[in-house]
Amino acid sequence: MENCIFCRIANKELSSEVVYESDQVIAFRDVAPVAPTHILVIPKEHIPAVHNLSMEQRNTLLPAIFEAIDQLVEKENLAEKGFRVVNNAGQEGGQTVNHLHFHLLGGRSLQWPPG
Ligand code: DGP
Repeated sequence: MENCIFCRIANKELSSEVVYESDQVIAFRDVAPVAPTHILVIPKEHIPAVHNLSMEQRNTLLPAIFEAIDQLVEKENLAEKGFRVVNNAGQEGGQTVNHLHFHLLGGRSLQWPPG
C-alpha cells in the first residue's frame, strides 16, 4: 500500500535496521524502543490488523512470523530471562500503524498489566 510506512520499510523505500528477512516476513528495530530489544515483525504483504487475516494467511503467514520470532529470540539471547510478544489491534488496542505487526520486547523486566 502506497501510504503505509511499514509497506515502505518492507519495500526498502524507507530505511530501517533490518534484523531478519524471509520471503514473507521482515523484522526491524522499532524507531522508539521501549526495551533494550524492541523489534517489529511484520508480513511483507499489507494486512491491516490481526483480525483481518484470512484463514489461508493464518495457516501460512503466522507460522512464518513465529519462525522469525523464534530465530530472533535466539539471536537476541532472550530465552533465558524471558521476553514478550505483543500485538496491538485497532485504535483502543493501541495500534498506531495499520499494518499488522508483532512487537518482540526483551532485555528488561516487563511489568503486567500493560496500560
Ligand atoms: P503500534 O502502536 O502497536 O501500532 O506500534 C507501532 C510501532 O511502530 C511503534 O512502536 C513505533 C514504530 N514505528 C512507527 N514508525 C516507524 C518507522 O518509520 N520506523 C520504525 N523502525 N518503527 C516505526
